[in-house]
Amino acid sequence: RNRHPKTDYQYDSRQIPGRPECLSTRKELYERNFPVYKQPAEVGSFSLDSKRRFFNDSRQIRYYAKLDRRPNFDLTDGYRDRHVKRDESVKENLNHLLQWILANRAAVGSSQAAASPCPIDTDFVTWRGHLTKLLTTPYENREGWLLAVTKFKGTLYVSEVETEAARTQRQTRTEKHEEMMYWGYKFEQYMCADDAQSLPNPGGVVNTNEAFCAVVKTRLADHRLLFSGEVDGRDKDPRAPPPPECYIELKTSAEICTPKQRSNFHRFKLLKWWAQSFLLGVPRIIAGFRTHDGVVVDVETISVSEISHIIKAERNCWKPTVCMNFCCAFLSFVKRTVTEDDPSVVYLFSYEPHGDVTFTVHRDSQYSFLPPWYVEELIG
Ligand code: 0WD
Ligand code: CA
Repeated sequence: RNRHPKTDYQYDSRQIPGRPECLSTRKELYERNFPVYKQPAEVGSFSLDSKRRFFNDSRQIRYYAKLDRRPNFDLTDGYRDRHVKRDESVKENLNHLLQWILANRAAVGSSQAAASPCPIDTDFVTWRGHLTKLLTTPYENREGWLLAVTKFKGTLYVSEVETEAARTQRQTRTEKHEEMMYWGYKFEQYMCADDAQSLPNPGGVVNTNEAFCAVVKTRLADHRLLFSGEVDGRDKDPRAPPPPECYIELKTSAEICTPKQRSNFHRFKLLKWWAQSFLLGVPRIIAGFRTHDGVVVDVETISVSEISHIIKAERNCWKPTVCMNFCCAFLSFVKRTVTEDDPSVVYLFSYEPHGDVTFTVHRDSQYSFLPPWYVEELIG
């Protein structure tokens, strides 16, 4: 058998006869009762400004007000001349979330603070987007993923690594695809204002460095989770319920004109939309339906809790319980597997469509992602 060429190689789950060290992604295995998922509680939030600088406050939150249901928003407007695009080649890993944790030790720390064997009072720290990928894995037959996991002082940190395929796709996007990625951000600008008193300003610059992120704590079965997700806006009514219930998610999608298009929308798009919003406890999605050339002609509010009913009419459709049970099984698999508590060790979990989840172990490698400023602060 060929030895892995990498020097940091220690153990490869794919090389064990009978492969006991992998996790099946077959949906039939996860069709059981819905696991306990606690209503996420917001423990804080942070902002990234136009230069992607971190602020430990909500300065970038935006306000949503119901507008015209039949608008004529031109999403192509400003793509060339009023658009600042985030540099996607910069890999941020968990850094902004770790920065938030250090600035809010009181909100996340256990009672004994730095001296404790587990100073961060949770089992997992990650981005909401990474959990979304886990939820949709049993139904994903196009894109694989790589998730790096490091155990440090009892907490498991989960950070995505870009796959070879994803990097190639990012570097070879067509101009049309680049423009269509802008459309989602432009829709946000048409729908949200910078403060509760003012109206949206579609004449401004769209800067994709800017973000408002909520940090929540919750529990999936016996897994305590601390994660953060980008939030598009909040209900501008000051009497709205507290976060995350006042939050909204904005989406755009192609107009639905045929039964086939409706079925595809339910089977593929609503899966991703549901998973993303459900995780953070965001109750409403505001969907803008656009023509093929980027004009929003219809805006609909979709209640996240109703999605599971909407899709039941679809035969052979995805099931929320499969998503949640798979995610739960993956987190249990990670807990069983990632035993070495060391900030420089990475267990790299890998999924390729139609395959199982497997892992490899790497010491002091290119995959290490906990920055020294975080590690040193926690070692104290
Ligand atoms: O470095 C990475 N591999 C990633 C970093 C991957 C995913 C996210 N992030 C970071 C970014 O700092 C971003 O501010 O997380 C933040 C967003 O986190 P999330 O909420 O966990 O991500 P996700 O749920 O995948 O996406 C939420 C929104 C997207 O909205 P739509 O409606 O398109 O799903 O965040 C934006 C996008 O607007 N977004 C990103 N922003 C920055 N970097 C990224 C990204 N890689 N991916 C999506
Ligand atoms: Ca969005």
